Amino acid sequence: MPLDHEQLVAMYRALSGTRIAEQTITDLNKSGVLRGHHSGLGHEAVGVAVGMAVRPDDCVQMSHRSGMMLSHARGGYSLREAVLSQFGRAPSHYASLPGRPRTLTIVGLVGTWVPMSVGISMADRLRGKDTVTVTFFGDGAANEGAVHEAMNLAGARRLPMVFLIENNGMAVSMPTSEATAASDFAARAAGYGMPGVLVDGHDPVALHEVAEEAVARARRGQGPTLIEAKLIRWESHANGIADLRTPEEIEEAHRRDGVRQLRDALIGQGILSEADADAIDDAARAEVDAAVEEGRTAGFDMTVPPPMDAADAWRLTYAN
Ligand SMILES: Cc1ncc(C[n+]2csc(CCOP(=O)(O)OP(=O)(O)O)c2C)c(N)n1
Repeated sequence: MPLDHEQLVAMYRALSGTRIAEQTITDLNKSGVLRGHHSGLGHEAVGVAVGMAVRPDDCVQMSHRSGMMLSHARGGYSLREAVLSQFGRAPSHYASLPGRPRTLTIVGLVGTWVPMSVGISMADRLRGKDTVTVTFFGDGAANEGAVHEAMNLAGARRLPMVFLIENNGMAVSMPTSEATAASDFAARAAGYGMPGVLVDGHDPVALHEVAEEAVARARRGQGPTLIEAKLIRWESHANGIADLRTPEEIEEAHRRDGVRQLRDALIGQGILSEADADAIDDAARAEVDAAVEEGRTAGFDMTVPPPMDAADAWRLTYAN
């Protein structure tokens, strides 16, 4: 269903907030205040669009790239919490806690979370739930054996799942074109017995439409969908890692910026005035700036919040 005006404004608010938080966190890493970030700049549209297409009780497995925007769009993280988690002053696993949308946080080994998501989906089915499991991963992960096996099993069992490939064309410094001879990952879906959809990963409205249909299809009992969102990340793989791409590629990413495009479209259609859009941006900026101040005053701390005990670690990992 097309998004109504209120939903489009909510989408812009989530996009603007994640962009401002991502840009701020990226800059703090570049200047050495923070130490370690896989910048999600350029990926905002995917996390926000999919975050808006799922229910709080659907399980979403985030990747190292899109976690923050996903959780924020689902009401899992405030911008303040997103920023403070980078200072070690708020849990990075908020989304898994009671009362927050059901989310699995980052797993260190790329791609290993995809079979885990299949297991979650099978467990939900056994429990008689009508939930959908969405799992995010990159083009690099998509070439791993365990990921193929996971998608094959999901197809065979017609599991209520969405496999979301954020194809940013690079796995650290390995271009997709050198890792696979196939031009589109979406085409692989036929081999797993599920539909494959290729979508512009910078376009939040197109992404939302595709994600909403895939989630609805899964919930109707028609099985999984593979979505490939093609996009360009703005930054290098992570701070401190050289970027081997050309300036032209980065310029193209900025030209295709989905956040700015939605802002322009909403103003062009009279849904927001320039002042309304500025007010949304200003509110996000104020929340992010205040959180940075709070984080800087408290200082970077790896020991806060208190480490989880083994029972919590087990529950949050396996009981989700
Ligand atoms: C099994 C495994 N191999 C290698 C790494 C190191 N590593 C971390 S992120 C990454 C790239 C993943 O690329 P992709 O799946 O395309 O996601 P992107 O980072 O582009 O979003 C690699 C190789 C890892 N964490 N786990």
